[in-house]
Amino acid sequence: MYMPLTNQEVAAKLREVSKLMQLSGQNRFKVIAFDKAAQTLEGLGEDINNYIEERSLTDIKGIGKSIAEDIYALAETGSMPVLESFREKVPEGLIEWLDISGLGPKNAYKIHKELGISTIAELKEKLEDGSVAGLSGLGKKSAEKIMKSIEWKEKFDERCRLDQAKEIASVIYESLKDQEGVQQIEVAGSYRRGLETIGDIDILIAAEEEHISHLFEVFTTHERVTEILGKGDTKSSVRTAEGRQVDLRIVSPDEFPAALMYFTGSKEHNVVLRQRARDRGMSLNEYGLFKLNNDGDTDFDQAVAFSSEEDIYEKLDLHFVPPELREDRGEFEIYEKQEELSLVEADDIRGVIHAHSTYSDGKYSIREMAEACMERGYEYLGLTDHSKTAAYAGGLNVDEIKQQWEEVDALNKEFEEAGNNFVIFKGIESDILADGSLDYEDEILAGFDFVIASVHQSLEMPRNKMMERMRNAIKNPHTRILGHPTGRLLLRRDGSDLDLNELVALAAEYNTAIEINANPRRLDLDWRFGNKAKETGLMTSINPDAHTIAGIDDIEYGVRIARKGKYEKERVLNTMSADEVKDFFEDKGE
Ligand code: DGT
Ligand code: CA
Ligand code: CA
Ligand code: ZN
Repeated sequence: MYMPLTNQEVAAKLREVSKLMQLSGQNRFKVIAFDKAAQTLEGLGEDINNYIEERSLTDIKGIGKSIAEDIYALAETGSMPVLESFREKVPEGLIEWLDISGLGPKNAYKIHKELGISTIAELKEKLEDGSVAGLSGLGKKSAEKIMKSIEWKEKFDERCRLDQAKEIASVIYESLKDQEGVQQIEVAGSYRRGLETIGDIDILIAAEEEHISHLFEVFTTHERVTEILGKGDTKSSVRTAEGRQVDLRIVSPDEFPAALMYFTGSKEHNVVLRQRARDRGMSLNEYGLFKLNNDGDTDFDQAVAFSSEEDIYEKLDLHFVPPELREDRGEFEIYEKQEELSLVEADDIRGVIHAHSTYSDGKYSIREMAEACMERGYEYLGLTDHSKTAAYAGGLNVDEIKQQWEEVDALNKEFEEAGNNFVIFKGIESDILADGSLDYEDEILAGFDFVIASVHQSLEMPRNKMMERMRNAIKNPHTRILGHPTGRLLLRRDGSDLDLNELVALAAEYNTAIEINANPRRLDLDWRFGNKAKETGLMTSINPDAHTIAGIDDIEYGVRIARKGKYEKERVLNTMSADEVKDFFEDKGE
């Protein structure tokens, strides 16, 4: 009677409702309720269909009665009345307007209504002929700002990858950190939280007032800066040559911890922090922590002292929450009780698993890759060239495999004799064929130390077929790691349609790891499935999928994402010694 839904698809519908509501002038609280519900579902560790069948959606924190009804209606009829009615009210093109900075939903609605237009092209026309500037409450300045913003939007993507953000953030950070007067400096925002894509880069400095104008001068005249978007007393924004916005805020040293906390976000995390402050008779904002007066308002004369973020958390009865976890996805429950999770750190990584050599599409020989790993202090290399079906990537036939094994045996012998504490594991990145089987006969597969199973072709099969395929791959006794499970390419291509909660649980049951592919274009498995992974005890492996020597160092991005996914060191395969990894490879637990 109910149609099966996915958590992500319901979340997307709720998000659409919240956007459409904003564009039709609905009250803020309703908008927030839908947004919050969408966010809850995205992070939900259980299949939403179970809740629908038991009509128990309201048991989920963040889903109220009326939104629950909307979801039941969707499951019963395939459409959500509230969404349909807003879709009728709001023209499709208008949704894109929400992405224009400098044009809020209220003004968007006003322009649409009064000028009868709904596409960006029409908006540009009306900006050019002065109609928008003529509307009450808008004016020439706003119109120019909106126009500029549209031009940028057209020229550059809204977001960039973590590695691209790092490249920009680090040069600007370096140019500022040793300037006179800089007492503390930190890159905050989504970058500090290690999100896989970054909107703008937020830099925060603690300095006394006399240094502020000099610091802004250094910032806005940086060689990477192509445009100054705004320059005020405490904040300045610029655009870099890559089209990326960078905000610099300068605060007084005593405000720094509160400002850092605020501008690290996420917005959702901040909302909960502020509520916790209120519940304790205080008010938390970007300037600090203050007592509430008798009317329940912030009393700026009664500051509560603190000297670090950790201090502020403590005042809110919380242990320090690592920035990566500040997403309001269960971190409050954890850090209320627990001082810390033993989250994996970059230094914990002892070996490199998932790397390609010139045997398939890698750029370096096995020896070169192994030596690069040794130079970096790693203790093993899990070599995984492509399998035969991946012909476009030089996948290995059986003869080539045997040749590679000989070469690896010889290198391992050499390393041992030289007293290097280093071993190469013979692996393969086997294609998962359309029916879920792996790419070689069992006899060959059994000859490897381990198999990573990955999909490289037909990523767009229907969900049920794709799931069957993945289930088979996980259950295959040779599969020890599932590679880049969705195949997504960030900001370029969505991954396969999968119920990842189910796959996480299944992989955990079959004692098979799901990798966090550390290539910053992938970062797949997504950290949002970390709660399910933690609950089921899933093992991961932080794999660079290196095709070059430099690619090995992508591990750092994987570590950020693993931390975000709440993976403790113990659940990360390549934090183990070579012997322990060997045991894991050999024991599927059947
Ligand atoms: P992004 O830039 O889209 O990748 O994401 P964020 O998280 O860096 O967001 P951004 O740059 O708009 O703001 C930086 C932080 O400042 C954000 O994580 C939390 C805080 N913040 C900004 N605006 C608000 C707000 O309206 N309410 C609250 N509670 N916090 C805010
Ligand atoms: Ca930001
Ligand atoms: Ca910002
Ligand atoms: Zn692959």
